[in-house]
Amino acid sequence: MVRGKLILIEGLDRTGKSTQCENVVNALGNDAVLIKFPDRTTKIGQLINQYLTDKDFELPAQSIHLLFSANRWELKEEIHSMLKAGKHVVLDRYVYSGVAYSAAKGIQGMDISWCFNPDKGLLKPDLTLFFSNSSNMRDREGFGEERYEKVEFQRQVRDTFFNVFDQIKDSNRIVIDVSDKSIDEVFSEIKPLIHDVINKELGECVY
Ligand code: ADP
Ligand code: FDM
Ligand code: MG
Repeated sequence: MVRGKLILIEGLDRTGKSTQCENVVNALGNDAVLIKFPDRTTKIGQLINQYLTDKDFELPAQSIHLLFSANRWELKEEIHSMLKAGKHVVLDRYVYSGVAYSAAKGIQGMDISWCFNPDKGLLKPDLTLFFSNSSNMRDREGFGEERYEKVEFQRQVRDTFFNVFDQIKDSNRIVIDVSDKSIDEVFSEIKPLIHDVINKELGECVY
């Protein structure tokens, strides 16, 4: 059995990640499954959801950071089993969001290296597409509903993502500029990249 591929779409809020993850999974049909992080359906995920949606629910930055990572760890075996069974797993956010959103808070001691530590040992994607936007996404439907969707914080997260990419090297990561591109245009750009990784023979990798 040839293992499936782990494909990640990353980026700031409302850049079109979920839209394109759905496009990719639909295009791959029965061969693919979608996993979204945070997975808000688990007990840990429910706590994360409350933190994101309820501004009165406070947690130390370190605690919520570790919950996001714990949420990835609780799905590691399931993802691994699916890959081994030949399914492609498409991830909507993962480790890079984990590190960038937390490190962007600028809290003493919570630098990129500290933030990345609890994710070490998780499966590393075969392809990461980072959706980069030069204009902000405040006009997109839904922007502002959740805790981190503030223009100034998004700017800090954007810079932090690129600092994370300098520190966590990954030759399978590609930056896609989605500014001023339609949903169809973005999909046309990523389709051949997905096709290539699916047809490659690759060993398994962890962070
Ligand atoms: P994300 O998952 O990155 O937060 P979504 O995929 O949920 O973003 O998209 C946010 C909103 O923007 C949705 O209403 C979606 O239909 C719309 N959208 C997504 N991609 C584009 C695009 N390329 N151009 C215009 N609108 C888009
Ligand atoms: N987020 C997401 C984090 O802060 N850390 C993480 O590890 C992950 C996976 O949660 F603001 C943030 C990023 C975003 C929010 O939003 C999740 P969506 O709309 O469900 O992607
Ligand atoms: Mg989304």
